[in-house]
Amino acid sequence: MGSETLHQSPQAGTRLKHVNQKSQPWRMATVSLGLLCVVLLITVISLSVHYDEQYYRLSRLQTSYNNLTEEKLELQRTVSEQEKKISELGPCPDGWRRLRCSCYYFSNNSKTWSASRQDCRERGADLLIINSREEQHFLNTLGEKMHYWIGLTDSEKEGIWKWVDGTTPTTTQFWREGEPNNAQGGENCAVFNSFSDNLGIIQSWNDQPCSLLIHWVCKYTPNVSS
Ligand SMILES: [Ca+2]
Ligand SMILES: [Ca+2]
Repeated sequence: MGSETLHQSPQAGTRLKHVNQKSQPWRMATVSLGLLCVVLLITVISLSVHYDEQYYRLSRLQTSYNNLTEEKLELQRTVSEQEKKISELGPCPDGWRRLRCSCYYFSNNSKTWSASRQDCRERGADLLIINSREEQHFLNTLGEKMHYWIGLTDSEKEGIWKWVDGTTPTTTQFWREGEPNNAQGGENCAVFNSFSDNLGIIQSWNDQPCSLLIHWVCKYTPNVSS
């Protein structure tokens, strides 16, 4: 066998060439098949990655949708409860305005801060306490371009502002720029200027001397059994 391989006759060489020529298409087919497998593999991997991404995105969308639905239901429940409360409250007294569960009275005359507060108490209310931006906006648009006393004072201790219920204003504060300035050392009671919203500015509070005669706003929130 060994000598046959070493000393091949010319005819044997031709046979070998034929064999090589015959096997070439097979090689090409094998290589092509291999390449095709690689391409298929890459395609399958890409598709599966893409599918995973899409699936993940879809899951997140589904979660967001579920959360939104839950929030919407919660909001509807809150609105229904508010509407129920308001219907139980009945209308505000004549001459009073309503925002949500509270009633507001804008005075027709002017008094000192203390006399204004006394007037509110006699009406079963107290001087206005402002709890939200929405409320400040409501007040600014209802007032007639005037100053109104609110239930906020630093009479007890200079610079320490307190509402008439003893609480301190937290994040909800709408002082005008540069206020409160305790001008001439004697400004201990707060007003809001109802015209500020017309200029697109909600910051409308100012400290004034408590003895000034100014209009005022009373507010009360009836208690409703929940
Ligand atoms: Ca002051
Ligand atoms: Ca001032």
